Amino acid sequence: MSHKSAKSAKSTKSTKTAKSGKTVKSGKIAKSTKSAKCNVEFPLWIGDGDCDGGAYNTAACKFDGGDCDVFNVDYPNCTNVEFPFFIGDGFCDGGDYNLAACKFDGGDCDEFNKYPNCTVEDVHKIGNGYCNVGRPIYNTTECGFDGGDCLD
Ligand SMILES: [Ca+2]
Ligand SMILES: [Ca+2]
Ligand SMILES: [Ca+2]
Repeated sequence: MSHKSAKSAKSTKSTKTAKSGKTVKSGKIAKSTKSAKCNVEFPLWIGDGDCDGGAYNTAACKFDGGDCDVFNVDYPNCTNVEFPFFIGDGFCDGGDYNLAACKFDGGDCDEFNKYPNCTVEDVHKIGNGYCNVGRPIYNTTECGFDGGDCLD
């Protein structure tokens, strides 16, 4: 009798089915059988290069599949924002992004923060190089005349 101990020939590769390569990625989710489950709304966001917050940035989801590794080192106390990749994108996002823990949106809000009495909704418009008229609240002394945009 031939003593052939068949090694574990687990032909797991047969899951490719590369005919219509449209929804091949949906099969990726079924892997998490460890203790903690990575339960997110959009699994494809994990590992897409953008650090996504909330449930994505957890140990169960391997900190967004590594997307948040740098962010978590740079901003260990910035935990309230929904989209950490907004921080440092050159666009002042205000709100929870514009906190000391988040280094004031990674410096994005430095221009806006020169005007502590300026309360506008679209904070990124202050000092964006365009005089935002039509909404007079931007062109005020409190807002430095739209961060200087309306001075010329
Ligand atoms: Ca991500
Ligand atoms: Ca930003
Ligand atoms: Ca402006």
